[in-house]
Amino acid sequence: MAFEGLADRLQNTMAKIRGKGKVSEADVKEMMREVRLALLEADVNFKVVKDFIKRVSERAVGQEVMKSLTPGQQVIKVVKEELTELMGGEQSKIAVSNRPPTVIMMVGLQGAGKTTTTGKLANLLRKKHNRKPLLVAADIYRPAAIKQLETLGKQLDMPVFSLGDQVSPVEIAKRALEHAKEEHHDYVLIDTAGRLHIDEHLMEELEQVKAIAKPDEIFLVVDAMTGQDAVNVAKSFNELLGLTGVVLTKLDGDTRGGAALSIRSVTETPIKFVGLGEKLDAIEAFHPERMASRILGMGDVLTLIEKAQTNVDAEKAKELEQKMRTASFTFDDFLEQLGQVRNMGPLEDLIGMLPGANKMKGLKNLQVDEKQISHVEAIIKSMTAAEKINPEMMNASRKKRIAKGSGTSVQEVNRLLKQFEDMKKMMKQMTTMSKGKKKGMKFPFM
Ligand SMILES: Nc1nc2c(ncn2[C@@H]2O[C@H](COP(=O)(O)OP(=O)(O)OP(=O)(O)O)[C@@H](O)[C@H]2O)c(=O)[nH]1
Ligand SMILES: [Mg+2]
Repeated sequence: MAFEGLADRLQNTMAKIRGKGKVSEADVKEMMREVRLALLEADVNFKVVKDFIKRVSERAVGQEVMKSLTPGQQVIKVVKEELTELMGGEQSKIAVSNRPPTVIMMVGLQGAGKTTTTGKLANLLRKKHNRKPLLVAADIYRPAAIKQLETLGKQLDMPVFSLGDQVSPVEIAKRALEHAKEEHHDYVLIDTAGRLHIDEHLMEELEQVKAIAKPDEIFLVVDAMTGQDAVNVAKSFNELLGLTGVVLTKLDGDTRGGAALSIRSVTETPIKFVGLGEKLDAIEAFHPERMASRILGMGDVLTLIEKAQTNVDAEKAKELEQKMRTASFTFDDFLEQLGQVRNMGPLEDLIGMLPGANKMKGLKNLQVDEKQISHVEAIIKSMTAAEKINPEMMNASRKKRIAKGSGTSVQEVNRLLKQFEDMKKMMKQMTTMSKGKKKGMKFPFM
């Protein structure tokens, strides 16, 4: 996960000052020295660090802290607010044109993640905002670029507009817009070509596409792993094209996170989304405040709830709850629930959003659990329909068959059966307990 080093260091520093009943100038100075090092080590731009330290220091020795009853916590609040401000303050929303379609142009260097992000954004727009996007293949230079977008379109079951690689991107953009209007698409996402470096020819062409498509948003896609380079690239693109936002990709890797913390203040362009993996749902809107909270170990419960809301089918959740109440919950239901939770992303990331999770060392080994979950899935999938509904019928030879079919062991099958049995018992108890109270029931996995 990105920010791990920074988060660790900042949280240690904050822990030292948190409980202080009095914060002296010397305390602040000492703390700021540590914060400064932590930020520099995370590859945050030098000048950005300098300004940040100056602002926090001024506020930390000022009235708001000195007069506070809990000066230690007050200092932490200041750090959090300034960190939030650094990353852009408010969350910036994606544009909606009052003359649809809303046009989004994706630009960036080679391999930054433009094409993938185009797919992810389209997916998000449909899933979360109920939109009907059109993907446009305007990269005619890299062999197979069009095919790549078409494959994404197929995966998403979404239309892709392309005219092959013999038509200029400007013409493609123009015709795509006409097509989008005819077909009543409310969003048009134009995937453009990348280059190794910013070159004049590419920029000229992007300007022409911009002139014809009149995009509501021009998103620069940058790879967070490139650190300070990402900041420089953003600066140049912004000067040449006038960006409306940045999408920072590959934040799932072990990037130190400096780019995320510098881009906004150096380029004055807000980060609007972050990419957190190769899968098509591995994208999140960028919320400066939530990110600051995550970095400082205060958790990001809001994002967690939102993930649950977009990925867990409300109807199905209700159905499951009903089944739990009546204890008619089967292995199939169990599997489905598991699937819904997994849809929300790697468990490790989910746990990372809980306050203080960074400090719970045991949680670092969650990968093991992911593996266990796939075993559980395999075991259930190897059961017959009758067995899933009626686990009591499970005898030694059935267990053996299931273990073999799922590539697990009889012990593992036994363990799952036992857990399932316990779970059902617990459900029964809970239903009797909450009878009359009409209390909402929590799923065991959430
Ligand atoms: N881990 C991770 N990988 C990503 C992310 N976004 C994109 N990638 C991967 O990065 C590689 C390049 O992504 P593309 O979407 O093809 O990049 P592009 O900018 O369109 O590249 P060009 O068209 O060649 O300029 C692919 O292997 C993607 O799967 C991300 O957020 N996390
Ligand atoms: Mg591409």
